[in-house]
Parts: sequence; C-alpha cells; structure tokens
Amino acid sequence: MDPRERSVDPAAQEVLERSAQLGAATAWDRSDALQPLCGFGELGLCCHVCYMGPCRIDPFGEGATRGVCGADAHLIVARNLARAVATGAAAHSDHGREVVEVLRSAGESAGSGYGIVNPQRLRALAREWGIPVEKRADRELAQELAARMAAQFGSQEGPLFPAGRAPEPLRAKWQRAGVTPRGIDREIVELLHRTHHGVEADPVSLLRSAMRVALADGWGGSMIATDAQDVLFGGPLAIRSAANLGVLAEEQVNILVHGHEPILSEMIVAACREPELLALAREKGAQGLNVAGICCTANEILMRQGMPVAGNYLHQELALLTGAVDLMVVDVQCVLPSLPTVAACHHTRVVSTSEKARVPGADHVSFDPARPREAAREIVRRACEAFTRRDPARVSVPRHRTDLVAGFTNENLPHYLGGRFRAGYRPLCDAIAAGRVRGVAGIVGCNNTRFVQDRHHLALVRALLRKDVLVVQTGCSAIASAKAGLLRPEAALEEVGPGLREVCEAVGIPPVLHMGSCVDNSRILNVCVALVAEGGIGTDLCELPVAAAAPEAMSEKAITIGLYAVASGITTAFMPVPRVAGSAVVRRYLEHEIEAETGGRFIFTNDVEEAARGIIATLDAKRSALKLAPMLHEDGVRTGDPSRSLTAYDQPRGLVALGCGETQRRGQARPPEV
Ligand code: NFS
Repeated sequence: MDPRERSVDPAAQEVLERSAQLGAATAWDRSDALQPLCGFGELGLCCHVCYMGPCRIDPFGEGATRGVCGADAHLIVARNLARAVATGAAAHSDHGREVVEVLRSAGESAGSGYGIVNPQRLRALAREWGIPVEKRADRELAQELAARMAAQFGSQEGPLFPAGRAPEPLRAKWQRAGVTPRGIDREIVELLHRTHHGVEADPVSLLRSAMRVALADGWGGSMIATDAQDVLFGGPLAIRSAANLGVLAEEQVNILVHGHEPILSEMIVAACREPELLALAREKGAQGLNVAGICCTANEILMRQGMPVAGNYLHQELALLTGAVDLMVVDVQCVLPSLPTVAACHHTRVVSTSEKARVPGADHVSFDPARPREAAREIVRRACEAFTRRDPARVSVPRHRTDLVAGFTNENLPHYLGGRFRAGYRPLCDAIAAGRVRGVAGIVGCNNTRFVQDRHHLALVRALLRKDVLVVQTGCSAIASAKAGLLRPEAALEEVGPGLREVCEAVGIPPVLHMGSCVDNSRILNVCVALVAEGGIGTDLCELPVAAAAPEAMSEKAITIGLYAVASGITTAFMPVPRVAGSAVVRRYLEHEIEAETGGRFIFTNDVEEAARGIIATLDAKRSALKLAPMLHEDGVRTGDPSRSLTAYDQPRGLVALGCGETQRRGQARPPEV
C-alpha cells in the first residue's frame, strides 16, 4: 500500500516506507488484513447482549427482522450506541475521579508529591461551589473542593453541580426532555441497566438516557477533570512548542509519554528536570533528557509545560519504529495493545503504569499517586538504561517538525481578545455580529485507519477557515493541525478568509486555537457559556453561530463527546458514520428530531466536504435567525443545504461486504433508503 494512501503526514509516510523493511505491522496493516469488515457490525445490526445470540438483523428485509428475544433493528442499534456512550463517559469520568483524588491528597498532606500550582483558580472554583474562602488555607480549600467534586460521582440526586454553568434556557430544555444529569456513576449504571436484555425496549427513550450520560460526562466528569487539573498543574497560557516525529532528539534520551492523565505525565516532566537524572543521562552518553507526548497527554504537557508533541493517535507505533525512542510510558486510554510488539523491532521499552491498564509484553511500574516522584524517577532511570542499548545505525528520525502555539482556554481567551484592561469576549461577539467572523467551530477527536490519517481534519479546518470560521481544537485533531503548521499563527493566517484575518490580526490571536485534550472539550462548552453571557449573538448555546465536528472519530469517548455537544445545542458533524445506519428510527432521531429537544443535531457522514457544507449552513442558519449582519466578505460560494436528505451513506475505505462469513452476494452493505 502506498503510504500516501495511509497518511497525509510526510513524517508518517517516511516511517511507513520503513516499516515494511523492519517487518513491523502497524494499525494500517492490521486494518487491511481484516477486510472486508463486518457489514452487520458496521450498520449496528449485530446484537450480543444475551447468550441466545449473537443475532443479526438483515438490513435488506430479506432475512431475520428481529433477534431471538424480539428486539428489532432500532432497539439493537440504539442499545449498541448507548453502550458505547456509557463506556466513553466512564473513561472520561474515571479520569476525572483520579484527578479529584489527587487534589484531595494534595490538600491533605504537604508531602503528597503534588501541590496547588494555581491557587487563584482554586479560590475561584471554591467560590463557585459555595465554599467559604476567607481566611482559609489553600490546602483546606482543596480538600473541601475535592470532596464536593467527588460527591458528584456518587450523587443519587440531580442536577449535577457543574451543569449549573449551562444557561437557563438550556437547563430548561434538559428538564423538559428528562435528560438533566444526576450523579455521574448513577447515570452510567442506569444506562447499562437499561441496555441489559429485556429492559428498555424503546430506542428513543434509550437514546435520551444515553444523552443524560453524555451530559454527565461533558458537564460533569470531563469538566471536573479539567478544573481540578488546572488547580493542580496550572491554568494554561498560550505557549510555543513543536510537533511531529522530528521532535525526537537523536543525541538525547527520548521518553515518550502516551495516554491521558497528567498526574503521570507532569511527574515525568518534573523528574526529567532533576539534576541527578540529567547527570545520569549524560553518564550514559546522552546529551540530555527529551520528553515528548503522544495523544491527549501530549496536549496536557504541551499546554502547561511547552513539551513537544511527537504525534497523534496513529503516530504511536510510528514513533517506536524510528528506533530513537528509548522508553514509552503509558497510562490509560487510546494505548494500542500492539505497542510492545512494535517496540521489539528496536531497543525501545514500553512501560505501563496503571493498575487499570496492564499491557502484556510491557514492563510495569506501578504509578502510585501517593508516591509519584519515585515512580517517575524509576521510569526515567529505565529510559537512561535503555539508551545504552540504542543502535544509532538503526535510528531514522523523519526531519519533520513544525512550530506551533497552543494553550488557549476559556479563562485566558478574554485576555488575548481584549487585552489586559478590556479583557472579555466582546471583540469576538462584535466580530461575529458584524459579519467578519461567521462563527466558531470546535473540531476535535481522533485518527481512524478508515480515513487517510489527518486528511479529514485538515480539509475541514481549511474549508472553514476560508469561510471566516474561527476554529477551536482539542485532542488528536489539534495535533493534526499542529503537524500541518496550522497552529503557527502567521502561516494559518495565509489560509483564512479576509474577515477572520482582519480580526485575528487586530486582536492578535491565531485563527486556529488549540484548547487542550479531549476532557478539555469542556473548555469549549465554557467558551459557549461565556459567549451567551457576553450577549448579542444568542441567548442559548443552540442560538450561537457555533458548530462542532469529529472528522476522524475512532473511540467510544468520541461518540459520547458528540452526543453531549448535540445535547447542549451544538450541531455536530461526526465521521465516520457511527454504527447507526441500520436503523431509520435512530438516524431520524439523532440527525433531525433531537433538534426540537436540544437545539442541536448530528450530521453523520463519511464525506468531509458534506460536513463542511453542513457546518457552514448551520452557522448561516443561526446567523439569519439572529438577524446578524450579512457576511462582509461573502465570496458567493453556495454553502449547502442545512436539511440534508436521509440517503444511504458513502462508505469509508474498507467496507465492501457484509462480512461475518456472508458473501458479497447482495453487493455493498448499504443501509436502506429512509
Ligand atoms: Ni480523544 Fe485522547 Fe486521540 Fe481520540 Fe484518543 S487520544 S481523549 S479518544 S485518539 S482524540
């Protein structure tokens, strides 16, 4: 396979060329070996919730229309989707819980290994949570705040406290639809209960329950994770750094941190700054210690510490294939189980750290948040040891490395927009109202082997910039833009429409704002809340000229994020089409009917141009409902029809047949027209 068919990133292409010589199989090779993918699974029509099955529903109406228990296609599709949403919310929220526990221990003991780096944020949050702050020490406040945050997980009653940040009209909508989130754990457990055999049989009712779980993630687990992290590790500020495999330094010990929770990665960064460990690296023949990140943990240490980013999700194996990584340390989520096998091509060690995420073939250093420095030092020492086994003749690091600016948040953005003395969202709201900026789009999410790596992300960002849309990004999508140079303010300005350019130049912000990791999508919700509060461009999130997209979604977390965005009133393009195509009822609800309840809806597509058109049309529809000024620099390009018809989806790469032992007798696994 031509590497250009796998990734648009030249660094990835270079390593993929080499992977064949090394005899290493990557995610792309495994994807190819699995073709054709199972068409029943793709359409969401395979049910395995009980042991009478697995049952699969014929999408063409020629065979079985119900499972053994009597469940039809709509219930099966909704149940599969609901379970994905529950898992995604569980992942984010368990991350949030870990951070809250660290916050509590930082409050309890000065020797916990973690401190309160951002006492201002701690005090602001304490006030918001109704905790008296006068004449009280930071540590005392941290304990009380952590206790209140922790209680949000086990709370039996609603509503979830941070969800109170949502504007009143949105909370009223949730109330009417019955989706106001209660305790985070309770919502997840109840949804799983409902998906058990023989419980909830109404697909739409099940989807509403999934919505409540998704809201408990976005306005609960994820928001709490972000807030607690900002207290413990500092609120980010705009910061310069670099991205792509070229950040690996041939003359240094290279440690890659991969996963999600900054309670590990921050400690690795801190350990690498210790003089004794630097001395150890030099003793082993290296010039220093180089820490770089992969995936969301990369975003965390990028925006707080300025550490470079080695790559996004599909770069994790490629980084190991360079032969320059001495040790990759992982915690939880998005960590490929194949890593130790790929690492075995070279001297590279893979070290797992979480008791929740053991990786066969990896070394394990248990990371105990009560004694974090010890574990971090041990990991750095192992990396130095591994460096002595590196074979320079087998090292091949692509030269590609791009400068970037990252680290925008809902707290610091007003300062960048309005300056020190007029901090606020007014300049952005005015620019939107005046037709200089069309609106704001949050472009987030993963890589997926079903699309050429980064192609959808970059195509969508560029299409929206050209149409004067300010782009905010998180997760692996932000890293895609970083690698392509779109987080270099000066370079990105060359690709934007004239109105957005004027505004970016006047206030001094880049047109693509990096806002952190995937739990930091809660920052985007907070920006929307602030835009509503500033006034003039909508009194609820669904009125704002704002939209979202996950152009290369891969994980269950991504569908949970998409659903909480939609449930918050933000129309969201989701690619590839998640496994909903087998049910007209589920599609109709999520792509259309849900809008009457929340103000947002999904645009499910595999076609990035259709996504771009859908987003532009959404922004334009919001603008005209608000009677905002026409776009100042409209170029006359037709922007598409907001009410896209429900037709069969284009298939992404790879899906050709029904699979599961079926032949191709009935041709492509296309869903029926609705
Ligand atoms: Ni988000 Fe982060 Fe990346 Fe996707 Fe995985 S790292 S939490 S799930 S792949 S964006």
